[in-house]
Amino acid sequence: MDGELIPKAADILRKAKRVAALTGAGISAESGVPTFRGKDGLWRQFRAEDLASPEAFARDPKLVWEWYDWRRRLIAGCAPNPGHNTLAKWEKVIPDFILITQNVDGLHPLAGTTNLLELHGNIWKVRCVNDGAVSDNRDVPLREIPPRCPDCGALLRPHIVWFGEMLDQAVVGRAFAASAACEVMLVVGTSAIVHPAASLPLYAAEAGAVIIEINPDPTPLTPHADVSLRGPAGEILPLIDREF
Ligand code: BJW
Repeated sequence: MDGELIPKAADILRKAKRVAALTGAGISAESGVPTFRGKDGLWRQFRAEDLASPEAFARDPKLVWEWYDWRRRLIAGCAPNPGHNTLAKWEKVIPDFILITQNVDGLHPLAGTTNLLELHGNIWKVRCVNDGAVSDNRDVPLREIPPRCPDCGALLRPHIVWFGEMLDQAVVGRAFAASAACEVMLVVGTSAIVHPAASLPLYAAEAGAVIIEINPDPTPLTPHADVSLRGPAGEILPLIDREF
C-alpha cells in the first residue's frame, strides 16, 4: 500500500466535521466473526436462501434457529477489535459522526459506539411473528429451539433482515440522509454488493462526499473511492488514528 495514503486519509478526516462510516462483516473478521462471502465465509458452508430467507423460516424454523444459535454462541465469545474501538473513539472527537452498519453482531455498541444505525437488525433481538413485538434475548445457548413468545406462544424469529425483506424504512431514511449530508464516508469491510446498503456510498459520492474505502480486496465500490486502503480494518483504522 502507498505509504502516503494513511496520512492522506487522516488529513481528510481531521478537516471534516460531518463523517459517516458504513461497515460490513469484514470489520468483525479480526474479532473471529466469519464474513458471509470469501474463502472462509458463511455462505461457503451454507446456502443463504436455505437459512436467511422468510421462505426458509416458514419451511423449517428449527433448522434456521439452530444456525442462529450456533452463530450467537460464536459471537458471544468475540470481543470488539481495534477497528471497532477506533470508530467508537472517533464518534467522540469528530463533531458529527454516524456509524451505519450492516452487521448484526452487536460489536459496535459493545465497543462504545452510540450514534449507530443497524441496517440489518441485531442477532441479540427476537421478534414475535404474531404481533411483531421486539425484545432482547441474550440466552446462550437458547433455552428452546425454536424459541416461542412468552406472551402468546407464537414463534419468535431473529430480528434480522433476510433476503427479499424490506429494511426498517425509518432506519434506511436516516442512513440515506446521513449519506447525503456527510463530507466524508468511510466504507469499511463490506463487499458492497448487498442493497440498499451498497447504494449509500454512491449516494454520498454524488452529493460530494469524499469516499475512503478500507478493505483487503477490491470491491465494486473501489472505482468510486477517492482513497482505497488495502488491508485489515483492525490495522488500518488505528494507523489512521495515530496520524489523526
Ligand atoms: C475485511 C477484512 C478485514 C475481510 N478488514 N475488511 C438492487 C440491485 C440488485 C438486487 C437488489 C437491489 N435492491 C435489493 C436487492 C435484493 C437484495 C440484494 O441486495 N441482493 C444482492 C446480493 C444482489 N437485497 C435485499 O433483499 C434487501 N432487501 C430489500 O432491498 O428489500 C426490498 C427489495 C427486495 C427484493 C428486490 C428488490 C427490493 C435485504 C438485504 C438483507 C441482507 N441480509 C444479510 C443476511 C442477514 C442474515 C444474517 O446475518 O443472519 O445481511 S445478507 C449478508 O450480506 C448480511 C450482510 O449484512 C450483507 C452484506 O455483507 P457484507 O457485510 O458486505 O459481508 P461480505 O462477507 O459480503 O464481505 C466482507 C468484506 O470484508 C469483503 O469485501 C472482504 O474483503 C472484507 N474483509 N476481512 C476489512 N480484516
